[in-house]
Amino acid sequence: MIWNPDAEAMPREARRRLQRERLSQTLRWAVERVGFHRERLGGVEVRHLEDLARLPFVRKSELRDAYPFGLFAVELAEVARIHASSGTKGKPTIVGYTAGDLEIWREVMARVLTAAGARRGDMLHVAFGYGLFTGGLGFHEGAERVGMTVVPVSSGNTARHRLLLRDLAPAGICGTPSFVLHIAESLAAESGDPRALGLRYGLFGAEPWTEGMRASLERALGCRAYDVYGLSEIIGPGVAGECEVRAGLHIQDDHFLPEVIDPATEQVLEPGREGELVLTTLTKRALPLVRYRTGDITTLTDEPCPCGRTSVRMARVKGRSDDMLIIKGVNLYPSEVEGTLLEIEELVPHYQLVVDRRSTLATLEVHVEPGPELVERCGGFDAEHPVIASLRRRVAERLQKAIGLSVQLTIVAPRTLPRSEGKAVRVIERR
Ligand code: DLL
Repeated sequence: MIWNPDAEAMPREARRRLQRERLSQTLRWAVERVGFHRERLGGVEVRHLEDLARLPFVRKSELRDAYPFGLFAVELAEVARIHASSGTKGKPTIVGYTAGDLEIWREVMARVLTAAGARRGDMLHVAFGYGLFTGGLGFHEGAERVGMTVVPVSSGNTARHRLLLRDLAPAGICGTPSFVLHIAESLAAESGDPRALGLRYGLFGAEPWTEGMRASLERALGCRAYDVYGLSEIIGPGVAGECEVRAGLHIQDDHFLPEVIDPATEQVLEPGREGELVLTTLTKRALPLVRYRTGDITTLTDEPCPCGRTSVRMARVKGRSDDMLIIKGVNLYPSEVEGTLLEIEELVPHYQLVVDRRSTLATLEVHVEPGPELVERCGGFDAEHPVIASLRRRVAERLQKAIGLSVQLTIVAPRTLPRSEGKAVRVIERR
């Protein structure tokens, strides 16, 4: 089912016309109302969508320099809601929404939820954090728009999640893949098989995850898992999401215009080529952004999708360009390590990368947990058990082949790596 067929299945040509009109409106709006945009975009004419490629980019640092409200295009009295990005690297980035922007957010979230199989009357268990983070409230309001029954549990407090999932039996769950996997594991340990909960679908995002992680979540929960992408600067979750075909995430490109660029040369890349996603808002009023560099690495495709939606799709995000590790000259995203680890049946998706930069050549250690079957087979966990030792060699070899780097691999005792309640911390740097 398609939430808004007129918009989501619009013929391509009509979509391009709409994008062009909305792009001109956005540029006019931004130039008239924000000094920053006026200085950079004043006087430029955009007649065709391709002209976008001539405009300058906006970087996260520029949003930060304008902290808190410098890039807002409306009076504060017109701002109905504030959110913020997590701000792990200094001050958070403050973003704002007019009442109209919030409506657009509900609309795109309703589309994403519907594409994953959510229906009016279904119950949705929300395990994303509420507050300044956009995950909780974004899913909450989108689900209300669909007419769902929302259970706003938020992140943390795993025991509360277990109780409510068991007793309320929701149709769907949403959260970061790492946290929901933790909930599933805790359910399995404390209260029986989570597959008996009767969940039909899960919507996951806010951090990079892999097909291996999808398989683990689906196996653990007995439901279908869908990828949802977004970022606070653009709107929050709902920028893109998978449909039942799951061959890429449909970008809501009547509201957010995507480009992929080579991060080094800043040239726009053809569909199919991997690079950094750049987004332009087409309808946002409080915080319009033109060519915002997301830092996220992906690929676009405009191949038609059998579901009937006509938007451009993006591949699962591999990671953020600033999360790329360079070790002994090899470029590596943590998700690539996850991909290889999860091809190995005896392992579970709890892992951490430790990068040691204290000597001239950085080294990489990979810590990963074994699955319960393996531990049982060994009669308890013992790192020196021959089965574990041989697994360690096998995994190290696999990683070496896949990523071209020799790593120091440690199989750690089950349930000893820290569990996340929001976005997982996959990399620890020793300097
Ligand atoms: O994480 C919004 C969100 C909430 C998306 C819930 C999906 C679900 P921020 O905190 O601003 O907003 O972080 C945005 O998270 O630039 C990506 O690097 C990463 N990210 C978000 N979704 C995905 C995903 C929210 N599905 C940053 N896959 C983005 C990989 C993702 N990375």
